[in-house]
Amino acid sequence: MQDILNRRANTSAEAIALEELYGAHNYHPLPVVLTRGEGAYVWDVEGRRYLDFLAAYSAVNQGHCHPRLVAVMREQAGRLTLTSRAFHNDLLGKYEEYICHFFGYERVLPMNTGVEAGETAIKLARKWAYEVKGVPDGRARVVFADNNFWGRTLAAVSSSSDPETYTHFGPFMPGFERIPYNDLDALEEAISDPDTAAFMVEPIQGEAGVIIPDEGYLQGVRALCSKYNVLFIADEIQTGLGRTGKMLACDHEGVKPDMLLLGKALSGGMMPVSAVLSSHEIMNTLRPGQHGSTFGGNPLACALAMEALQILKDENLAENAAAMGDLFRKKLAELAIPGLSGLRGKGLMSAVDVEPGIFRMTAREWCEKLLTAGLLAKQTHEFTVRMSPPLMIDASHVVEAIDAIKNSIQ
Ligand code: IF1
Repeated sequence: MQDILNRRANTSAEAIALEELYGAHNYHPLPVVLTRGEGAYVWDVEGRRYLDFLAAYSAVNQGHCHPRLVAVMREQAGRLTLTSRAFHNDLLGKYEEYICHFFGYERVLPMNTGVEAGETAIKLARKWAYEVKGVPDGRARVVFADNNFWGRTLAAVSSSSDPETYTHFGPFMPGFERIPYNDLDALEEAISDPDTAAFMVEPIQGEAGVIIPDEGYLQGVRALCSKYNVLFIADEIQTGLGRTGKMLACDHEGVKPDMLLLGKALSGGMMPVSAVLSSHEIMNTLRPGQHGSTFGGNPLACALAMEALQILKDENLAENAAAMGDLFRKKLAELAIPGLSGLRGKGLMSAVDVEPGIFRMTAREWCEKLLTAGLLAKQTHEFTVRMSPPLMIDASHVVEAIDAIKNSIQ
């Protein structure tokens, strides 16, 4: 333990300077260096405490270093962490049964990062299109929504409408198409093409700025996908696992996607764990050797994912997210801060826009002021700030956040 401590940066300045010098500059973090977390709080290397209203982009829904997850991590890490899928392990089947029953699906394919779950779903959709739907080989189309975000791989950037995301990363994946989000007419027109394999969509768009579709959109997507025999792939990597006030965002409209993508909080932030849940019909198109990963389904991930899901249930975190999200947005609206507009959200997935000209700061500058006031939040694009704390916060955390927001604009 002493060895690890000796390898840490002693000051924020040292840590930031080293990243600046040796790291790729693919991020521009807020200037805070964190060293410890517990529940809704994190601490920087100088000992200052912050209320975490990002929660690692919704990966720590259960709260930082949840004691039950730490205990599982410790126990399983000292017993067996990785076997590869060349052999069986004694937790994989138990986990597969657990998560299938938990979400009401027949089969699961375990991966690691969220973007791998997306890649896996698209491979499955193409295979299903050729072998079940009967699309001629090489012609399968997958449809996405404008402003989608599902990661950084070449396939993911190929589906992006954001020039920042795709510029100079081509040539791009063929067979991808985009339509406007929240537009069922556009969806019908796009997927009525008989070569269509799937429509992949976030029930609420995260990176786009917490864009909530009209009520009935998800039911419409479900109905159209069924009508045209097209797979409905729901990317719930950010919206799932209690974040929006239900276990899944699709639960708000009572719809069941053909493929469900989970990641982030599936491990409560302990390590990358993702999953694609689906049916026999779709999963059975994959045969040995056609897909996988070294780490997917490892026993440490399986143990953590079962515990992470059980915590969501035991602690009623979806219900709490619904109540605390409503309270947070009510109190934030009551502040009536000039230049803040478009306050929106569901459960504990919220965003607000700064109006250039009226608000005296950019979104980034406001996040820096929030940081000084003891609240961690992160802008998305130029004018939006997202707020997504761990789901275990109580009313006192909400009051603390509102006070910090008040201080940040004084
Ligand atoms: C980064 C945002 C969040 C996702 C959805 C798949 C993935 C993500 C809906 C891929 C990932 C991330 C990645 C992170 C920032 C982040 C993010 F700002 F881009 F929008 F969460 F809010 N589907 N989201 O949101 O999952 O492979 O990363 O595990 O720094 O790129 P991953």
